[in-house]
Amino acid sequence: MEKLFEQLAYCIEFGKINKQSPYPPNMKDQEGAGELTGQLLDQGVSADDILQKALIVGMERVGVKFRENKVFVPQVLMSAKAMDAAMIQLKPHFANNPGSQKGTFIIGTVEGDLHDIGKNLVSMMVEGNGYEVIDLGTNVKAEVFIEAAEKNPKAVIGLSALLTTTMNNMEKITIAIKKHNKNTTVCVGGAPVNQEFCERIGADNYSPDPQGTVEFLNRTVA
Ligand code: B1M
Repeated sequence: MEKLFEQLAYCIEFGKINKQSPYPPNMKDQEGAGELTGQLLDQGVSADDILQKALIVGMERVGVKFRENKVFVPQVLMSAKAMDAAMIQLKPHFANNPGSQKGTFIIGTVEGDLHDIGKNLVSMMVEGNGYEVIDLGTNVKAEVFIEAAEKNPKAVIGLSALLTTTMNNMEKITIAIKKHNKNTTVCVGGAPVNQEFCERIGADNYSPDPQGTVEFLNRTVA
């Protein structure tokens, strides 16, 4: 099992989507993230283990190399595509019974920020825990969050940011949402965000991971 986890982490690190994918050239005709995720699921491994022990491990390695200028945007994009091929298979395993929804969660990556892998994970896990999720995508402006909140007055809003620069937009968006309706609950998260920042911008909850957001929703909404 450990060998399969490592192979999958390697596929994420080097952006090997599936067997058909010609990239990277030295892995031509080898199985990719799609096939290996399927094999792990077939062997009864939990979606959470696949996520923690392979997918996030691979993505962290890419992150380190990206920071050190050892890989560049195109390679990282291939890793993101490989991650998508795996996550699409995990989604049904996080999914819950529709019709028994505990509440509504609106999520988006803030204006200026195109990172969506973490946001998609939060979305998937919140949905899997019994909430309706309205995913506004990436690069989302304050007006779009406010419009969605107007249509879903009881919804909690989740903001994700991965860049230190777009954290400023997270602040701007939180202030705009609260100015529009001070009772709207705003949750924040993403690699550069922390509890202190959350408190400073007037958001209601910070969580370093999807599970923390689920637990907050269960405490306050369900
Ligand atoms: Co970007 N990027 N990137 N990138 N990228 C980072 C974030 C960076 C840390 C890399 C580095 O230098 N080491 C760095 C930011 C530095 C900084 O701001 N201090 C960086 C940079 C600089 C950039 C560009 C500016 C590069 C450039 O163009 N020169 C550019 C910006 C584009 C833009 O957004 N405008 C850019 C572009 C890209 C790609 C498009 C190539 C690609 C994104 C593809 C995609 O998302 N579809 C990409 C990627 C993949 C990364 C890294 C390598 C991985 C991010 C990721 O998906 N992690 C990243 C380095 C790193 O993080 N190690 C990096 C895995 C994911 C599961 O984790 O998103 O943190 P994360 O989500 C976690 C938690 O944070 C939490 O739950 C998730 C699961 O645990 N969470 C929440 C997230 N949102 C939450 C919300 C919540 C609660 C929890 O409540 C609402």
